[in-house]
Amino acid sequence: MAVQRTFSILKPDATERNLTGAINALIEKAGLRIVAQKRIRMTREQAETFYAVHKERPFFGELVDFMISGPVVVQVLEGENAVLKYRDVMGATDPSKAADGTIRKLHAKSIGENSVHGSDAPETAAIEIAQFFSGNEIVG
Ligand code: DAT
Ligand code: MG
Repeated sequence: MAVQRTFSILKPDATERNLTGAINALIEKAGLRIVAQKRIRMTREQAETFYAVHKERPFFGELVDFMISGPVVVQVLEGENAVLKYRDVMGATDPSKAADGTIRKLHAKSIGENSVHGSDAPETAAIEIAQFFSGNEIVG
């Protein structure tokens, strides 16, 4: 498996509780390298575009409102098998189903306010990275 990149967001429930460092420690301990990172406030349009795949789901409005409710930290993570590795580090979407030691088990508040986003495939990772970072902001 080659070195891959994946896209990560530390969501508003995580920044609000000052968990950026705690979550980054779990990311780095798993062998993933943070090769780009910035703290931003998403616009409603950015959040709607980012989660467009979920626009027909009943929770879409709530999800967008949550993502713009406070600052987020957007990141590019790099490493062997980074996409699946980060999904493992994150844990299941619903924190009550997440494995011990995962970010969501340790920190998520609920299925909606679940602390982190990670891309689900290399193809979506590339699209998501390009939505938030230009090439010269990523330093591998
Ligand atoms: P993941 O973030 O694990 O990739 P997803 O892509 O299925 O999960 O959903 C995107 C986000 O939408 C998820 O992180 C939180 C929210 N969400 C998903 N299912 C939900 C539900 N049943 N109720 C409320 N929010 C939900
Ligand atoms: Mg997803």
